[in-house]
Amino acid sequence: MSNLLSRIQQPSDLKQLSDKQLNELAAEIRKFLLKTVAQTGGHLASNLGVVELTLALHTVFDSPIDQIIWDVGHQSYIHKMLTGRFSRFETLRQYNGLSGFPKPEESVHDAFGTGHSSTSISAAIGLAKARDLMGENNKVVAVIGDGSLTGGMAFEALNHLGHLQTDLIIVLNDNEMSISKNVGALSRYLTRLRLNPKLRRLKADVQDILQRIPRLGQATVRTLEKLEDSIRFLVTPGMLFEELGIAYFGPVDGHNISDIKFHLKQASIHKGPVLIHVLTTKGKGYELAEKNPQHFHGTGPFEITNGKKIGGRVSTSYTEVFAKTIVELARENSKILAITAAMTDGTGLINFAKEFPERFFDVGIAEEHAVTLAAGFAKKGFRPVVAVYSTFLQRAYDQIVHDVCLQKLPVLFMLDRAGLVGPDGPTHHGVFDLSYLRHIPNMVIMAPKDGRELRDMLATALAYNGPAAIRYPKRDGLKPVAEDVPQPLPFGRSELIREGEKIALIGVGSMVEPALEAALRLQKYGINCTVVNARFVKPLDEELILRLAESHPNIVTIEENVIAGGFGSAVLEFLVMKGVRVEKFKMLGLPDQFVTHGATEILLEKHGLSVEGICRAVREMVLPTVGIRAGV
Ligand SMILES: Cc1ncc(C[n+]2csc(CCOP(=O)(O)OP(=O)(O)O)c2C)c(N)n1
Repeated sequence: MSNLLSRIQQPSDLKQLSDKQLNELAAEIRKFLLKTVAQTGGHLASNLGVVELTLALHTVFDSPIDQIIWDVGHQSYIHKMLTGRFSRFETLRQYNGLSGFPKPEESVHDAFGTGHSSTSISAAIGLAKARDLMGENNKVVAVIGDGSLTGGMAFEALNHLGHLQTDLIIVLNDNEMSISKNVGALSRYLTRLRLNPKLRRLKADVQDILQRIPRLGQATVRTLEKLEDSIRFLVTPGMLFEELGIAYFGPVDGHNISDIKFHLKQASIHKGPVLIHVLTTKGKGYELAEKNPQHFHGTGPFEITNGKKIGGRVSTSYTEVFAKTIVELARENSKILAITAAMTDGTGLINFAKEFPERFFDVGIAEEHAVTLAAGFAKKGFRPVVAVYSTFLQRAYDQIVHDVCLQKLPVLFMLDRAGLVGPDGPTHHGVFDLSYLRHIPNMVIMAPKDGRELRDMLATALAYNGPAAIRYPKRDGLKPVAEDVPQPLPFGRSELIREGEKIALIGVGSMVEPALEAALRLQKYGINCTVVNARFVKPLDEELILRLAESHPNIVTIEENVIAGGFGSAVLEFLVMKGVRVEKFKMLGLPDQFVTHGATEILLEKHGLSVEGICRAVREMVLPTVGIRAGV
């Protein structure tokens, strides 16, 4: 095989290639992509699906003058390879390596940072309208998947775009998949468009016939025009977009480079907004991924020959504990419903969906809708459980405040991937939830230290008649969890795990175990720490905090959340309000900056949240007063 890929230093190098060479390059890219992602892990299936599309885009347009915005951005790997990052591609998603998402600091070709879905059309309108105001004439292209088109922001942007009529190209990459099978009425509509070449022929025939009928009376013409309109409505592909004022081109075979190039060129000379409907196969070219695109949407390292995970986990994750427990609880309580925003697999709801199909709702990538929908259910006496990643719930802040908490409705939020998520990086770290939930009246917030506690917290939340959130990390490695019936925990009470003196470590969720380990390590050096498992971030265990403050001159709070507005802030606010002073108060957590991507252990260590980091913080705190040997 020729080595075309390494010769592409910038997108303009593509322009000299014939379509035949572009097809050869596509094959080379697929091979390289598969080999690399099998080692690094990443979003394989989505990228395999857009090889030809990316080549066509970079052949027709002139990035970075022309701006391409990748919705979600998980499918931007080929774009990265073609825009000067091929030689670093093997560092993908690793600490100090390339990001797995478009990142403007990484390259001028990354026109806009993405990671959360459905933002591309809004951002593209901003860039396009700014271009118009500045008298420039570059092209702006938003590439959005059919899954991402289900997000509310995409609809809002289409509505605005149809009104503005600015020049902008939307490439709708339709592979019929979100992470799992795409859902919703729009998805159904797109399927109809996919299947409609016959209808397109019919439309052409009708128009042809109307044009051929000579000299008709006015009334007949009007009737026929009306008839044409209604037939057009039935048969014009993309009528929905056309009616919104956005020209529809397609459907186009997304694996045929010359076809895509042709349509992109047509779109670039069109005045006003255009949507090109491109049909692709998720996982294209790797049989296992074509058969099971959901499995290869986001993957860890795997064997290419059989698709098996390399170094696959043997221990349990919080997601699995939740998945099992919610099914058990739902068997006992028919009011329990589960809601996901396109994350059935990731949040562990697959078994729930199978066992209780009428009580399960995948709303598409629509977190805001998911929350208010849950509020509606709760109003009628149901117990909706919204299972969502911490980072994606950021979208629904107002719905949590206005639709759930203000009406004190018993909606339970299961916040998976709370804390650092590792290689996905800053767009996906769930490090703000304690801060964005803690100040909302009526909200109860819990964080389990292990799987057993997660089960009990579910029972606690369901026994509480109001809004509650349970946040837990991506980490696995949990000890096997006993299967006895989950029991509600004492409400608002923390757990005193170890009684020491002078120094109290209060850990939240994932930070309890390292706090305890740090205490054991420090013990060897004569420092005897008290360790508390906070369990509740809201309401605080005020009684215990007061007791600790009276008996311990040093208090350390430890949380996998930004310090600003988190658990430590809550404890400090409480003590200040009570007029209680402690000699030294330290808050360990994440700084006021976005944390980069990389292995979670590296990131935790870097931010002082490892066992070693906690020991260091305690040592610094007590060094002047307690004689300790170096190296603690
Ligand atoms: C707001 C938000 N919710 C959920 C996700 C998780 N997510 C990442 S990609 C994806 C599916 C996107 O489907 P589509 O746009 O069709 O792209 P494809 O992977 O099929 O190419 C989802 C749900 C996200 N990135 N952002």
